[in-house]
Amino acid sequence: MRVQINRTILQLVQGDITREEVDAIVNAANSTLLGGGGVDGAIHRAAGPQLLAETRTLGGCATGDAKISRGYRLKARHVIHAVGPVYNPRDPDVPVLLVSAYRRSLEVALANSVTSIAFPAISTGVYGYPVREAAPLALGAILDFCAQHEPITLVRYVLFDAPALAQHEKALRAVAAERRLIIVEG
Ligand code: AR6
Repeated sequence: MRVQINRTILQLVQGDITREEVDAIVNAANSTLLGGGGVDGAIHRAAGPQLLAETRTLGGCATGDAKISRGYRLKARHVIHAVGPVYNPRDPDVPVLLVSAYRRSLEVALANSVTSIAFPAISTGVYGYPVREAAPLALGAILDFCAQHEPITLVRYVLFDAPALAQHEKALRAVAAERRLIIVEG
């Protein structure tokens, strides 16, 4: 499923983000930037040990922010390490920080001449954010950024499993309808 906003195509796909052939893949990192489990572990394994050697020099990253490194053995030239919030339904900052992690990733991408980028569903694994709540925030943040900034032409949003893809397809129908954008199925 995909939607076009100005010159940008936002596409939902199922797969393994480490295999994406885009300028940059986004990592769902933690604030140490020293690796971990989930998609972070998979990206470090696929990129090789030089990635950790570089992220050690980046000085960590605040929640809601993002930093860039090279991609080493990945097909992607860059990794953008974004730090999402740990889910807490009683903390009003949590959704703000999730939106910020997406927006900052796209700002860092623009600043580094990235025109194609792939995102995982940040915070929806180890950090416990329910997909039903995170998906409209994530997709809305991407669409709102791309409505105002044209240089990024392709955003691939990569879901690891079929249930997560189905939940994001439902969310994309809703956020696209709110913005009067047309969905293309398939
Ligand atoms: N490709 C695409 N998506 C994936 C992949 C993959 N190869 N592997 C997992 N996912 P998580 P978080 C999905 O836990 O919740 C790490 O330890 C997964 O199904 O990777 O932001 C970090 O170091 C889920 O939907 O990230 C942090 O400490 C989504 O990616 C912490 O986990 C995100 O799950 C960050 O937790």
